[in-house]
Amino acid sequence: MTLESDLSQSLLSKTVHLDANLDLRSHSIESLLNQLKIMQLIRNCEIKIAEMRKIGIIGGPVHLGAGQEAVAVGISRFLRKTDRVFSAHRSHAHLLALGASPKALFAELLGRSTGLTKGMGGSMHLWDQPNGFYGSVPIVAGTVPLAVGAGLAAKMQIKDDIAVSYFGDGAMEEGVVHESLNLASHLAIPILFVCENNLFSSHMHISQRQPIHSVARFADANKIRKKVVDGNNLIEVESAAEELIAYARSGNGPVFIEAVTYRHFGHVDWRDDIDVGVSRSAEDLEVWKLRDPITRLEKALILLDPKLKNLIESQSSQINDEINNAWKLAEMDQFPEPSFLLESVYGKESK
Ligand SMILES: Cc1ncc(C[n+]2csc(CCOP(=O)(O)OP(=O)(O)O)c2C)c(N)n1
Ligand SMILES: [Mg+2]
Repeated sequence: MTLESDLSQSLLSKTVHLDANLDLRSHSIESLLNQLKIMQLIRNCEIKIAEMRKIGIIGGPVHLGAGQEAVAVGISRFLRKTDRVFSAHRSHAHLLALGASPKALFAELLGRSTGLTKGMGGSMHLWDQPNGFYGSVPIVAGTVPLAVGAGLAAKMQIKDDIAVSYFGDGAMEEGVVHESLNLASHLAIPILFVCENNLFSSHMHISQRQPIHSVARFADANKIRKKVVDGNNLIEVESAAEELIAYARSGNGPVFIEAVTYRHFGHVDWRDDIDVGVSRSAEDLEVWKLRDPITRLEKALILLDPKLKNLIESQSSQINDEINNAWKLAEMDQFPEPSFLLESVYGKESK
């Protein structure tokens, strides 16, 4: 049974196991270790953020994507700094996978002037254009048409850069996403739409919102080439991304990936939702944690070569040290001057 037909029938069935071994045959160990390192970095950053939010050091809400790392990491491997990536409220992985600095992200969450949006935006308004990250905005689906515009601009500039639009299954229910798919297809805009279908829109499961659990049918409706992947399988994400990104880059128009995944934390902050009475099943969460993309890749690598175990462990502890250091450095940075608040809202007063 393919994942796609699986999805519409029995995705949530406890019998659907996605934790089978990954097929690493056509990948170099070096590249896999590097991809694992990026996933570990993102995971550890988010765990740090969850801890700091829980004790109130971070003042504003954070939407954590732990469990979904393979999607951004698998896709970003085929992106360039000149591509134009847009995201939404749950965007830490999308940003970090492009090579953004964890310290600049932390500084932003701490409201410091060295943050990615100079301490003015917090977790839901991130920007790092030098690394190709054109921005995240918490208005659900708000950046999807912007990404289409950025893709159109690349086309008009006769560049083979592409735009990437990350959004969730909930965003798929906004009209503007359908307008965006239609326009992108009609004008053959070079854009990769990535729907991270984590089955939830805030606290509502997809079965309470849609007749079918998969959203890829909307790509078909707009004649957009698409793939549905197990978003917790880095190898599967990479292979879809490699093919579809090359297709979009070669002037063939938009492409669409539906990556089925699951978040470990609840909708917002460090809670897991179940602890505050939301009807997310504890059993489903357990099943999905068994499908964790990082553990799966680690296990597969160690199975391939047991000597990699030590290397993986030391890589992980080195990343942990780097993140703790980055956090300490970010905390030492200054807050913006109060006058900057008005400057960034209304622009600089002309004299
Ligand atoms: C236009 C708009 N409507 C509603 C909200 C409130 N809201 C914030 S996140 C969210 C759920 C989005 O779900 P999804 O797109 O699947 O992303 P996920 O949180 O699962 O990553 C909602 C409804 C909002 N921010 N913007
Ligand atoms: Mg969702």
